[in-house]
Amino acid sequence: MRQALAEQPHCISPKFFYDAAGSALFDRICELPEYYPTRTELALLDRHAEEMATLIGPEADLIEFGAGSATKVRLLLAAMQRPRRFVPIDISAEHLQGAAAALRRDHPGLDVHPLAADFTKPIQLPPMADGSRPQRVGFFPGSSIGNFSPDEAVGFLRQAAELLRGGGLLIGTDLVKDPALLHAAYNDAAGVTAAFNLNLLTRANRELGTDFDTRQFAHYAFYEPRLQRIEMHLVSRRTQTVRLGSERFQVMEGQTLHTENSQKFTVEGFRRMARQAGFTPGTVWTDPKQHFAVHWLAA
Ligand code: AVI
Repeated sequence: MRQALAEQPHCISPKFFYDAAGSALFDRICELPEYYPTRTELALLDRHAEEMATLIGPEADLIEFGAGSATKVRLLLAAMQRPRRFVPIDISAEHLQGAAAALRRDHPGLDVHPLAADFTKPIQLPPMADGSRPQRVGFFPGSSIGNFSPDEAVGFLRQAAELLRGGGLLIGTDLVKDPALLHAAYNDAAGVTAAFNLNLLTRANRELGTDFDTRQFAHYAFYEPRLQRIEMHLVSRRTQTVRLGSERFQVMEGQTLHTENSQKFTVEGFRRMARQAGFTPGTVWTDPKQHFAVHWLAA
């Protein structure tokens, strides 16, 4: 946060959205009528689970990146014959333990091995209990890859291709579409996305001791067609000073804190990126309106 306040333009990583309140707000976003990605991806997983399970293989070691509450993977697990192990990886250990306990309850034979880690860093998977090395398949739903910069996205894919060599990655990507639909998805009528964005300041006040006045910042999200991405910002409603420890930073009226990019992809553009990272792109499933895509990438 210090860097975000001290440097211009003011930018902060979207990973700081996800404290307990932010994660709960994100769960509410997923239910919003305007936010089509979650329900569209769920429908794709539901409709094509058998075909996906065939590609995953009958006894795979399934690894979910940024698992959160691990709800979407249930559709895959239900279609798989004998998943050997499920490794949900998430930065929030608390979120993970709850999700793992619920999965163990619902899949008594499944070895659930949660890993509290930052999956953008190199991952060391724990060995299988019996020393075997089953096919590894990654699952990265939600178009969370869109919250990385293009360089970070290729870096993540490269690392995943190494980790999953011999298996594959099932990954969701939000598609380039009518800007009005995109705009609505990040500017919902109920104001939940605005609350999610502003929660970043509330979190900083609680955890870092800043004194942001959240009423003096406005949620601002727009589609940038040239870069094919949504940008989220917090705009300062007036010139104000923000305290961080013993330092004070001036934020001018109209200046923004850039909190998130959400990249949208074309099917071909994403396949190109995957190839560049060492995958062989395979089947792509899209909905009839072409809002969202799930890709199978062979590693
Ligand atoms: C998690 N991620 C894919 C969401 C997105 O759409 O980029 C985060 C989000 N930000 C605002 N609404 C949802």
